[in-house]
Amino acid sequence: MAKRSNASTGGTPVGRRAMLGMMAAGGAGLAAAPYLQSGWERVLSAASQVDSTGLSGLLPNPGGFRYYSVVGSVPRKDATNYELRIDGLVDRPKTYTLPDLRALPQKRIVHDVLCTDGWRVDSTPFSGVRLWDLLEAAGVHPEGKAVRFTCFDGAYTESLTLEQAQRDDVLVALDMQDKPVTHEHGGPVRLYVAPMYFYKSAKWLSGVSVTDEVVPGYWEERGYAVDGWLDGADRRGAAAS
Ligand SMILES: Nc1nc2c(c(=O)[nH]1)N[C@H]1C(S)=C(S)[C@@H](COP(=O)(O)O)O[C@H]1N2
Ligand SMILES: [Mo]
Repeated sequence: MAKRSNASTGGTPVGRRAMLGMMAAGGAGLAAAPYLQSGWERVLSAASQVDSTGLSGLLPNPGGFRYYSVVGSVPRKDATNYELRIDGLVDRPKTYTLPDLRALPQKRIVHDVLCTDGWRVDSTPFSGVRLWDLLEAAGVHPEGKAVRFTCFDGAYTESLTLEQAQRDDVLVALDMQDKPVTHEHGGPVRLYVAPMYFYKSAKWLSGVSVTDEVVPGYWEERGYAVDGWLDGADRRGAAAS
């Protein structure tokens, strides 16, 4: 878990005692309202508000997922104020609202989700717009070789090569488990890179910028492989749809 301890960007630093107190309160909340996903998300979100270390990622979640954020608090965005900016080495930079994204053709993928911390959630449906549909519409310049993702948490970043970004199993996801992506899971819009470890799937996605080379992401600057392929993934450029 050492890697999580360097998560210190943003948020108000709070002592470990406060965080453990919060986690204990979360346990009490669980006893009072067991097995409600929304209840759990409130607990996990509350714990993360005082957990600038990222250790709230250690809390289990009955849904199989664990809540991760590298910052203590993330603004909430919805259909009234969410925007996704496509820019960088493209002919036609564009800003999409949530209704804009909902109006585009949607693709649904069911795939296993794996975190490098060892947990997994099998056969999870994600749906949304294919990343490549957005990049193609923007017109990628010939010198564009990679894509950099930024997030409205103000800290997390990720990357893909342009070839990876062309795959049919890379989504700008609006739905997770056939429901709108919740705030805790990075909603209203997160990236979903099905053939790679879940750290590639940036939550709270706000920017997609075409670059001339891969810019290592948040965890990659802290020791993670830029290459996030799952074991057994088909690494060919464009996966069959
Ligand atoms: N913005 C942002 N995206 C992120 C992360 C994060 O801390 N911040 N953590 C990554 C990691 S390591 C994992 S395993 C998944 C966790 O997604 P979840 O919180 O929906 O389970 O989000 C990935 N995307
Ligand atoms: Mo992860």
